[in-house]
Amino acid sequence: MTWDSLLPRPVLVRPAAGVLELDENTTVGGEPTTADWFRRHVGAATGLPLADAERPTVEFRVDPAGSVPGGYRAQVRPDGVEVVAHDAAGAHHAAQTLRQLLDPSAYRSALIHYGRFVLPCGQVEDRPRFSWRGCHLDVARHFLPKREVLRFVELLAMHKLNVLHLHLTDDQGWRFEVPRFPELTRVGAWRKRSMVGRGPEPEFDSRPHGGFYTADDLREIVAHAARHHVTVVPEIDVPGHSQAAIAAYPELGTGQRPEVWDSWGVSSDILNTDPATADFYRAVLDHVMEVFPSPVICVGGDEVPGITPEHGAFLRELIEHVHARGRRASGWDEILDAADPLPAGTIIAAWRDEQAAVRAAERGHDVVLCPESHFYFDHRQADHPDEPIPVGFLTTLEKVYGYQPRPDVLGVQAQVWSEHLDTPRRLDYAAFPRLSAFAEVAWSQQHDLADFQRRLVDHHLPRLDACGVEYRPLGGPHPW
Ligand code: TNX
Repeated sequence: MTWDSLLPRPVLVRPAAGVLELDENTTVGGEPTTADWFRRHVGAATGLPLADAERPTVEFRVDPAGSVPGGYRAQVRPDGVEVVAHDAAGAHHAAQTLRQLLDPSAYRSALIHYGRFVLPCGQVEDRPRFSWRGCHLDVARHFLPKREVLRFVELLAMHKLNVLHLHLTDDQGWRFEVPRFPELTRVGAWRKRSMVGRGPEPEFDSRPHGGFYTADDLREIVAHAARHHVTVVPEIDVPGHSQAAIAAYPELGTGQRPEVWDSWGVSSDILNTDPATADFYRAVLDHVMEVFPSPVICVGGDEVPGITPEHGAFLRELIEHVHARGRRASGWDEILDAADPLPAGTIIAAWRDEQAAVRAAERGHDVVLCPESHFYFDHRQADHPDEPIPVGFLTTLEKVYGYQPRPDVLGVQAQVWSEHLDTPRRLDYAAFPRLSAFAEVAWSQQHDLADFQRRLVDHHLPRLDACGVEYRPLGGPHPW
């Protein structure tokens, strides 16, 4: 492959003459998790042993003096590859770049032909534009099996994204086993039916839906993500979006037991502000912090109908609880008003408009830009009536690519809400290739839509094909 196939686009490349062919004698070494990752993935696809060696052909060195966090330099010569990365994350990014320089079949899980696997000679210098390059995944509205979450992590890493914000609880399901409160998953993880159809009159299927992750499932997801330098930020959404929790423990609400919700939208069944409810959630958050090493824990805080000042105090208490344990809390931008004055250090996920980001920054909070206008990947990709998921605002690939983030933020995040994504197939369709466009907004310093489209069509979609990603075809949803 060629240097101008890379996606997201690096800061600088200098192609040179010649190639390095990977063969039986090629060895790999240096930063251990990266060398191991390269050996496993590229080794499987090429059928080569890629053994360790004292002086390896492909060497991932870490030198904090070079580049910035997540950054790296790499030089490919006919006799070897030298990577110098700022840190292990940078080494991983370099490994992802090298994989992109190979044939797309380097993304398969086994060797399909004994072709030549060659890297073009040249140099690359690269570093991330933002330190938080996130994707939010809603596993509450529709449960996504663990194996699919593991795969999604790999796709994020392929795009040099580094945060998976996992939306674990909502009105329609609680997906996280908490041993002290078994009803949360025994009752809260299941609903009898789901809303379907897009007409003005609500329609329902007659299929129960549910599922949850055990603590060990989540530890596995966290460890897998860590190997890919992806941080899993868990979200426990309070005090709204909590009907599933209230269905499990009615004393958290009005005392009346509702069903786990079967509709979309915002339920008016919200948490009460009794001291026992705060105790309950402190215990839940303690378990969350035991399972997730993430420096950031999200407490939600969005869309709370009938919110009171007491709910603001409740949110503040939980945020302070997270901070007292040495982590930072984050929340959707509604908490700026609802829990004013917010504890210092709270991170704001700004989703509603630019003003929310400005106000958060003015009050000294770090901001992650999650604009509904550009980065909600449940929203429709074309106005065509055959578009399978015609909800939300029109959010085309070009629109995603054209977003211009304020520079004074921690980063950017794409949101994959799953009301209408009931299968992994639908998830792929909604997320890709928009996530590829998003990745370039998050990582790259320079943007050129025509050049992005060329790299996408000529080089990147074939990689996604090799991975088996069921992305939305660029021409639209109809093959007939
Ligand atoms: C708004 S964004 C929500 C979600 C929905 C989404 C659908 C936010 C914090 N809340 O609960 O799933 O819209 O697009």
